[in-house]
Amino acid sequence: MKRALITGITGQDGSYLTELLLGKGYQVHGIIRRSSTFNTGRIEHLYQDPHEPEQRLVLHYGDLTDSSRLVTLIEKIRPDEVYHLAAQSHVRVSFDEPEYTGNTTGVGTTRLLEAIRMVGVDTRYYQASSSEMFGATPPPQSEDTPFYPRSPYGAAKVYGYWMARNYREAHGLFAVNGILFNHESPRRGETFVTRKIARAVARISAGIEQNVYLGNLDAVRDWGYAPEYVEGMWRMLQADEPADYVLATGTATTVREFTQWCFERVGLDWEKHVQFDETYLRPTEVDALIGDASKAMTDLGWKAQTMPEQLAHLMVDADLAALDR
Ligand code: NAP
Ligand code: G4F
Repeated sequence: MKRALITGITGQDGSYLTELLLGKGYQVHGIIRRSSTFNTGRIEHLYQDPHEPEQRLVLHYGDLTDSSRLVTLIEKIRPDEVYHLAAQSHVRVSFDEPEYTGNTTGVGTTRLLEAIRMVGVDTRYYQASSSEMFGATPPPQSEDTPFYPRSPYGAAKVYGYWMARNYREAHGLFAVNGILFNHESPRRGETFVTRKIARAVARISAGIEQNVYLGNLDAVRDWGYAPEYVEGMWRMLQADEPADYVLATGTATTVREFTQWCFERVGLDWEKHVQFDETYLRPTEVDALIGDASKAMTDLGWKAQTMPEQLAHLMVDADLAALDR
């Protein structure tokens, strides 16, 4: 049985990846943070009692700021594959907490890579790199596009990207960077714009709220569906040679268009319910991200299936259904 270790298992991608790997027969180990309230909601349906004889989902406390714990866990689990997904992943928040973001999203990556090197375990490593690294470089963006990060988060991810490449080139680690464009789902954190809109639309249509407050409606993003992207992560680690890959739909959608699609789904006029709030603007914005994922198609046979309008509809439908529960 293959063993995988997932950092960030409680996040959107971690939860879908856990489902995928359990379905493929892996034993999955996940690192969770100690918190005063439960933070395992997204993987609750997968939870297995530790007293079960053949437990295939095992959770361990740990934190990206705690290097000795990472060494202990790598030594204990000896994973065949490591998916490093944990991060302070919110771009707007990274302007408020640049040092913490650098410590976790950036240096946290080095702590994990160094734990793997020190223990000397033979493993394959996935680095959750981001289209946010392209920042101000105009689209379309591919694996060869230069980085120009526009946020502390983007800068921390560029550092993590180069550390993963360095461990590949300097230490021979099978390390890959998945440069993923925005991917969303009903499990997306409530403060990212797609989920914020979908959730608000459901609540407005149910009469619970009247308005939603948003920032920049002109930003262009390439929004795909998260379950398809975690499958791409897995494919990257099954390749013969380690390499870096963009995953994207190749489509361009403004925040305004996404908003309109969500409101149309429930028969409402978006302009009557959306208000501007400058709190949600960023000191520097990433104007347009549109990915070219042709390398992933050629080498891995990966292609995005769900397009942004369909994604908007499925997210609104899920938030409507959640209100009925
Ligand atoms: P997410 O939902 O925000 O999940 C982040 C995960 O990291 C959570 O499990 C969180 O734990 C954990 N975490 C945060 N700080 C930690 C720390 N100090 N120690 C240990 N764990 C910590 O993110 P996601 O959308 O699933 O994205 C997964 C990864 O891909 C992230 O690295 C993100 O930056 C990157 N990425 C995402 C996208 C996207 O569009 N979703 C695109 C490109 C790259 P808690 O649950 O306790 O908070
Ligand atoms: O949903 P967002 O916060 O995602 P953003 O900044 O693109 O970052 C996400 O995708 C990255 C990949 O490119 C990941 F690496 C990162 O971890 C994260 O998952 O914002 C999308 C756009 C931005 O241009 C923002 O300015 O929506 C705009 N926006 C407008 N109003 C808003 C809002 N964003 C948020 N979060 N909240 C608003 O009210």
